[in-house]
Amino acid sequence: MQTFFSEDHRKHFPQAELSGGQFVTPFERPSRVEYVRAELLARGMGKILAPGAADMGPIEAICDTGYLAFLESAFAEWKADGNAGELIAGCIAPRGMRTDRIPDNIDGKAGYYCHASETAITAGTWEAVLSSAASAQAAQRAVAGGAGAAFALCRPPGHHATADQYGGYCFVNNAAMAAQMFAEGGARVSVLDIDFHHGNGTQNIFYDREDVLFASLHGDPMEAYPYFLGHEDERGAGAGEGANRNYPMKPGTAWDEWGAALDDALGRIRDHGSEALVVSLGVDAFKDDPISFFKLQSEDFTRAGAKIATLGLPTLFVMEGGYAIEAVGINTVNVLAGFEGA
Ligand code: Q9C
Ligand code: ZN
Repeated sequence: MQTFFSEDHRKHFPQAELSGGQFVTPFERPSRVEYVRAELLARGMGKILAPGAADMGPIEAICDTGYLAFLESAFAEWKADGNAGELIAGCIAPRGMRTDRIPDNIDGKAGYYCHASETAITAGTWEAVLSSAASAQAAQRAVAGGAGAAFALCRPPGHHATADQYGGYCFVNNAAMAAQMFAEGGARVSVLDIDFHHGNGTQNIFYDREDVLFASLHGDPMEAYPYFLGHEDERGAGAGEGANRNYPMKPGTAWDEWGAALDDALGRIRDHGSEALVVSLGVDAFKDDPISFFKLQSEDFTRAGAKIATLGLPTLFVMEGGYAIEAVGINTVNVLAGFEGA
C-alpha cells in the first residue's frame, strides 16, 4: 500500500517534556517516524509520497476556529510576551473556575486550549501539525478514490486532540478529520483505535454521532493517561448511543485478552454497517514501550493487521503513538504487512 509522509514533521521537536518531575527529551520525537520509514523501505511496502499542502477545509470541519487561530500564533505570542523557552501550559482550566472567558494573555490562553502539560509548542509546531494533517488528507483521498488501503505516516500524532484542546503530543486529530472526510463522502465509517492510550479526542468529536462508530483498546484510565475518559460505560450519547465502545485493560495485558477485545471491536464495526475504516495505529501496546503497560510482542502486531483485514473494508491507517524507538518501525509495518498478507 502507499504511504503518505511529510519531512516537515521535523519542525516540531520540543527539547523538553515534563515527566516524573523532570524535563526529559520528549518521548514523541522525530526519530520515531524515521524508523517507520526505514522499515517501510527495507520491506518494500510500496511508494512513499509527499502529501502537498494541507487543505484547511477538513481541518476546520473538526476544529474550533479560535483554537486553530491560537495554534497558528501561539509561539509568536509566547515570545512576544517575553518568554525565553518553549510554550508549556502551566495553569490548565480546572474545576470550579470559569471556562466561558478565554484569557487574552498567551499563558492563560494556552491553559484554556491545553489539557496536558507534557506537550510543548515550539516555533515549528504549527507547520508540522499542518504537514501531518496533509498526510492524512492525501491518504484518505487515495482510499476514497479506490486504493483499498493507505498509510498516513503522521507526526505529530492526533487522537488525543479534541476540537479545541491539545495534549498527549497531539494538536489536530488526523484520524477524526479523515473519518469526517469519509462521512462527508456519504460513507458510514468506523474509527478503530489500537494505540495504547484511549483516543479521547476522537471519542469526544463523534460521541453523539451514529454514522461514525468509535472503538478503542487501551490502558484502563484508572491507571493510564488520559485518565479522565475511556471507561467501558461510555457508550455514546443521543443519536450516537451505542456507537462508542471502549475496551480498557489492566497492566500486563497480553495478546490473548487484547486480541479478544480486538475481535469484539471488529464485530461491532461489522454490525455498524461501516463502509470505510480508519485505524488509529499506535504501537505503544508493545511490551517494551517506555510509557505503557501492555505486553504485546512484535508478532502480535502482524496478527492484529490480519484480523483487521477480515473486515474487508477500505482502510486508512493513521500513525499515532509508539515510543520503543527501534521497535516502532517493525511493529508498525507488521500491522500493515499483516493486513496485506491476510
Ligand atoms: N511520563 C500518544 O501515544 N503522558 N500519546 C506521558 C510520560 C502522555 C501519549 C507521560 C502520553 C501521551 C499519541
Ligand atoms: Zn499512545
